[in-house]
Amino acid sequence: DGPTVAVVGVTGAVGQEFLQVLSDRDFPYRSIRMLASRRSAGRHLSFEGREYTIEELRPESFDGVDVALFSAGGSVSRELGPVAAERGAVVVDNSSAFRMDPGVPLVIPEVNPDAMGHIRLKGRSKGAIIANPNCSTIICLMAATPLHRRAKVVRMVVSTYQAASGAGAAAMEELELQTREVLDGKRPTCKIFKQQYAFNLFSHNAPVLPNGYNEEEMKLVKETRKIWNDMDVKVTATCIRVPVMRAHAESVNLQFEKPLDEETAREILKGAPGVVVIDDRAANRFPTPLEVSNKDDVAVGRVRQDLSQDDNHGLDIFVCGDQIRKGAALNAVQIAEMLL
Ligand code: 11C
Repeated sequence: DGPTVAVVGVTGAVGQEFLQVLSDRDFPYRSIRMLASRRSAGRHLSFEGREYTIEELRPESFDGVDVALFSAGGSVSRELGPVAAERGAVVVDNSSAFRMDPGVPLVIPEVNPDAMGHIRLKGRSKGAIIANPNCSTIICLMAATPLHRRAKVVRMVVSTYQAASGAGAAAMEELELQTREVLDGKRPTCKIFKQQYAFNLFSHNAPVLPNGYNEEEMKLVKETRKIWNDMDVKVTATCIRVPVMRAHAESVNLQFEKPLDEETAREILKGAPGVVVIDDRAANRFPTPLEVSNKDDVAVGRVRQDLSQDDNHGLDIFVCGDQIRKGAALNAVQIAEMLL
């Protein structure tokens, strides 16, 4: 008999992807509760041949729930995540609300499965919260970790090219609408972002902090340290929003403690779970956001020695991953699978 699952924020881009991934992976649920804000409550939704009515999210929604997949924003998670856990559910939270809480595991199953500790569904006496990392962190670390295990990363410089999906379904709609408007010679509608998005790019929309970094950049810094359990690793990042629909790309420069040559790095990446290597120099064929869209695996290419570092102590790589899937819903469902 499988677990009762609650999908919180089921009408959102990630909420919808939770359902897709649960179905694709034959997740063995007993029943599913479709939960959303009052605005969406009462709407109907069909999933795997059954009709569901979306229920308004309340504390009682979690009674009898084993696994609650949350993706309804940080404030909903902060308010109802602990409530769900108190009522016995294991919460897998996609927001940033609890990621840096020392008592909350921050997990990428291929990278740090041990961080889950002994949290399991069977025989549990109380609930728990497990955090899903930020999508940019997941996609970066899927590629960087296998190399880190071999040669120990001492410094990482990340530049991101982030898709619309990271800002939700409304941002994806805005990109499509603006593209049509610009092609039609009309003034683009700017609701989600304050500036033209189609045929443009700009610094990530997360709030800019007093140190000059934005919150998205600092997530890469702090989450990497927590996931690698290495408070000394030096990380710096520049995060950019680009007019791409649903997959993030990242340029990652790595500095290692031990030498690591590019051929060995490529072989390590080829053997890494959840990673595919697309690195054809002759054909100038490397990962693209379109190629990884709707795919589970993160693609890595442009694997090359960093010329500016001595004795094979540096590498440059280029990584692409589906933001909604491995960056959010798939990672959360993989965590849920580990609970079984
Ligand atoms: C983006 N990563 O692509 C962001 C959105 O901490 O989960 C998700 C923010 C987060 O815009």
